[in-house]
Amino acid sequence: MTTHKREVNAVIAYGSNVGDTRRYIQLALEMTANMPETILARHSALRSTFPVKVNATPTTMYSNAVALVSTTLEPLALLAQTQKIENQLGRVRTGFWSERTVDLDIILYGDLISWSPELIIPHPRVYWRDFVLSPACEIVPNMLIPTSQRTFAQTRTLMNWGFTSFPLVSQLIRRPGERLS
Ligand code: A4P
Ligand code: MG
Repeated sequence: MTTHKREVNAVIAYGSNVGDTRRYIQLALEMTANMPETILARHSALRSTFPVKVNATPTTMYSNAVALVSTTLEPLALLAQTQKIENQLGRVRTGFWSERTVDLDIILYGDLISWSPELIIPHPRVYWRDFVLSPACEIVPNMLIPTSQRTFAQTRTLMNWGFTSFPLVSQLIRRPGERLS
């Protein structure tokens, strides 16, 4: 008997603030398209964005983008693949929010809600970050963020009005010392 793996739509966000940032994002998107068990359905345009709360100096502009993939990889297997891309593109982890050739964050994995330390889904800072919400609205405006039951478009509108739509519990999982940015 053959068992069919479940196909899930996942949203991945890309950020880079070192070197040729646009090139790093483009390469990361190409590598995403070559991931096993995964189809890159579409991706947003690349954007140049002002750094949000970055301690490293000098701080340069970021390039950011968001992609929608369809995958049969389990969440942790997808994380292993995104981390492999970060490593292959020369990311060196020198500290939280340090400069990075490329950062891949899993924003959504279907309607999964996961609070494990190695994988928090939806990404805990999705609710108030325009460098994720704006490109996400370009490709999947009506996709629901399961923790808040609001779409990317609704979340961005609320953010632009000065509200955040994250559920209370997500405030509890901020990293030590981290404040809202
Ligand atoms: N991890 C937990 N949940 C996830 C998830 N949903 N996706 C764990 C990916 N990884 C997740 O990640 C540290 C650990 O988080 C991983 O080992 C994984 O098990 P990391 O990528 O090494 O850490 P990081 O990049 O320093 O943190 P993070 O959370 O990716 O940072 P952010 O929130 O992405 O902030 N300003 C602009 N304009 N554009 C940016 O892209 N990015 C940041 C970094 C700050 N300011 C920015 C931008
Ligand atoms: Mg990351």
